[in-house]
Amino acid sequence: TPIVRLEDYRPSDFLIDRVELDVRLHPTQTRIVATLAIRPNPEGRPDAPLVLDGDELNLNSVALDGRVLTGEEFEASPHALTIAQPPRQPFTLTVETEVNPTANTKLMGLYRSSGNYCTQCEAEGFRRITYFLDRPDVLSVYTTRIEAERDEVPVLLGNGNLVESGAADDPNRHYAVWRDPYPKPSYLFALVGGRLGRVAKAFKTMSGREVELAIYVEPGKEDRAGYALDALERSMRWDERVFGREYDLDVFNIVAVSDFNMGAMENKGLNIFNDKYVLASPETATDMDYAHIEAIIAHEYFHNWTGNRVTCRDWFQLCLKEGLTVFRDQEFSSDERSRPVHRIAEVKTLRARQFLEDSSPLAHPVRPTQYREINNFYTATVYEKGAEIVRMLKTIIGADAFRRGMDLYFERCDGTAATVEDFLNAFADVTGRDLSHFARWYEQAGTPRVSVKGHYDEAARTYRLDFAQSTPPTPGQSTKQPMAIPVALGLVSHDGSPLSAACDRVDERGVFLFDKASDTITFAEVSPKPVPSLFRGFSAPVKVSLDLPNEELLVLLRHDTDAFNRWQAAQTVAMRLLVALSTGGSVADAEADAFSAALCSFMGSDAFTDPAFAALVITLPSEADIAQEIGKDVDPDAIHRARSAMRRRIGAGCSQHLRRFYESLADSGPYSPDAASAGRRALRNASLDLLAAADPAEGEALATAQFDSASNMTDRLASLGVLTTLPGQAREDALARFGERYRNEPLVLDKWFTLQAAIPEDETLERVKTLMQHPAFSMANPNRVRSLIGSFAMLNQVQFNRADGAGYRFLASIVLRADELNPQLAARLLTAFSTWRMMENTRRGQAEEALRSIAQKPNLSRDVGDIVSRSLD
Ligand code: HT7
Ligand code: ZN
Repeated sequence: TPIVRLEDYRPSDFLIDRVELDVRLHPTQTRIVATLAIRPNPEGRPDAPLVLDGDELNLNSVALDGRVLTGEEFEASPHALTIAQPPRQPFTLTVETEVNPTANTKLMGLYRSSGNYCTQCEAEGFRRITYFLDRPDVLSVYTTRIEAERDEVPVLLGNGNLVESGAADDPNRHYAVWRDPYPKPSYLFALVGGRLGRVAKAFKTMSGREVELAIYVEPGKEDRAGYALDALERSMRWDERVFGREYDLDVFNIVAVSDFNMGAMENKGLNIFNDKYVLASPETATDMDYAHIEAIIAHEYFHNWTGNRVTCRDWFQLCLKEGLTVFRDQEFSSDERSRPVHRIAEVKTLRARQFLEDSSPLAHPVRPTQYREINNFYTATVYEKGAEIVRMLKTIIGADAFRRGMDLYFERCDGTAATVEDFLNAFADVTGRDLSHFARWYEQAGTPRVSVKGHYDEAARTYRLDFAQSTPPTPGQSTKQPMAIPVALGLVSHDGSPLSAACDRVDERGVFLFDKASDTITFAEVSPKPVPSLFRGFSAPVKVSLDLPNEELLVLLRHDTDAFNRWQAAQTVAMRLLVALSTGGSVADAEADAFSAALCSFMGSDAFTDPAFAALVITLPSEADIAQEIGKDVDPDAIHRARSAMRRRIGAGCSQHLRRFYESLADSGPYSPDAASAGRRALRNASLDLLAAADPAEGEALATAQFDSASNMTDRLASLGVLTTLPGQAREDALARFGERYRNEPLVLDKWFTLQAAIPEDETLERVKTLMQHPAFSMANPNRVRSLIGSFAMLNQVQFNRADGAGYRFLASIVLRADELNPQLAARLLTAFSTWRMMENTRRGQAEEALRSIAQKPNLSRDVGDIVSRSLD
């Protein structure tokens, strides 16, 4: 398959100013008439042919300026429509295609979900509806007429504002015409037709415009859309207040569908969501579900400015909209919830997903330079590291300059398809700074390692920090340059008393910009010897090694003013112990006891002031985190044993505090998803987990009682999660009751699938295979596949990585099956193999064999072919 390269970018030879679509919905024969106002692009080649993209299309007819073209005047295949000699002045092309939405299992283009019609066009789905210049730098104004049977499809939605609707010529049919006045690329096109319930709310923008906000869901589930609607309203207010950005249409519609490849899609004025990120009730959704709904509703809404009003010139610029929009949704959630707690959660996912990707064969720059399949670049690197780059920029230039730069970016780029350079230039221009070194973050893949050594000179009362950085090689990039790394830092005294220190290399915001291979900074007037607190708030996406003894790290847990680093200190000590235990190193009892004692003292001091934070502090790094830290010759069984032993030790050593939390933090009053209530539940359930580790009998009794009496899904699922760690009849009974109770709730059954797939026992693979026969399971539904099979591969370290290779072979067989229905989904599942090279020898051999069995299969999709070949490279 051809490789697309950034360096080969050239402007389109033609532009399409206006698109009129006439869509007659039909389950198997939907007919689309597209009328395109085309003109040569002054920046294109003067004699170029017109080549429109298609994908699995059936062409009925083509007309140019109203005249039907004969077979000699064009060339058509399912994947292209070519006119060799098009007019050299503006002309109208009318193209009629026919598609089968019911047969569309790829969930790209026009498809059906639970009988409703919907579309997904990003990145290259529009070409599965009609022939088009399907690239993000071709911006057009769209008018969409949708017609369907009135009974079968009572609701008809499109982009923009509704301009007309009524009865069609056939009295059983009706139509609606939607017009979106804002020029947009084809990937933002959407339409929906179906039988849907609706909740709505009026919104007045900051300049006084009236907007109707509406969410459409499966009829009968309207009462589960209230939280999403509220989150939408809060997002809109926040974007006005924080970025000065106002909504620009008369309506904002969101539709929830149950078959969807990703989380949601920001189509102009008509967002389409995976229903998992819309529907919530206390009985069916956990605190985490509520938080995700809030974040994703905000994310898609924020795209209206970062992505839609300012879009991307080409797909290499994907981080321009995604990294920036993730940054914006993270800031929103931080403002709505607890900033430090949210920051820790962000960093946990960044490390678990992006650092992992960056150290795998799939590592790539935030702005890749080439791709075979763009769908495979909607990655943690583009999204999450992309967001970290924006955050570092703000850290370096300061909040005021950042806001001025954003304003300038919107002013200059509104209505255009922009690049990363356009973005950075706005900030360079408002600050007068040269950001060319900083721009390396977009180009260079891999996670930089920063090692720091501290030296205290008691006589001179100086404290010196020696920094060194390096970035390991990644595919296609064998040598690396130093990065511009903002280090937010401070010094902490051993007893927590304030400490004065002066250093002219540290700016007024406490940031040192470390941009060479090595550098040294010295603080004057420091006494007594301090403990350095580095990368406060995780000021850069790097791996830090610091030669501090555990006792000094535990000073940070007690006294640092930076909450992130308090948490980080506990994690670092835990990780040191867990790595030593997992790799056959010796851990003195005294060392492990000192850590447990530090946690107890933390629990005894201020855990109640912020329970959500405390829950994070007492939760050990995951098995996958430990594997990543070890990095080579990984033995997942040893890691599992080490982590279980440590949980037992903490559970036993701190049982009094844990019982106190468990007893005193029980919910009183009705469920509320707010962050404070969620934090109390999180600490209580983390306590239960540790108590159960130390005393399985007590744990089983407490968890069973909680399971029976829970008044919300958070507590019910947490207790079931604890029970899954305790083999026995109580667990099986609880699982059976849960499955029965929620047999008609697919999104809840997903949680049930996930818990069972993650059980770290040899029988789990058989259990997963049996669950694939469950009436609610379907290979055609991405949520079901991800929750059962994706969870087995991504969450169950010991069973996916079984030494006998059965976990790998199972995933390989599923990937091949999924590839026939939905290549995007199959390719996602396949990325679970990205850790294969860091396994010990036997497992590495088994994984390689499974990967090769996929690679040698004929007719792989481009999606799977790309991932498998990069994984083996
Ligand atoms: N911009 C969207 C990314 C996307 C997508 C969504 C649904 C299905 C297929 C998709 N391909 C790409 C989602 C977002 O980041 O907001
Ligand atoms: Zn996005």
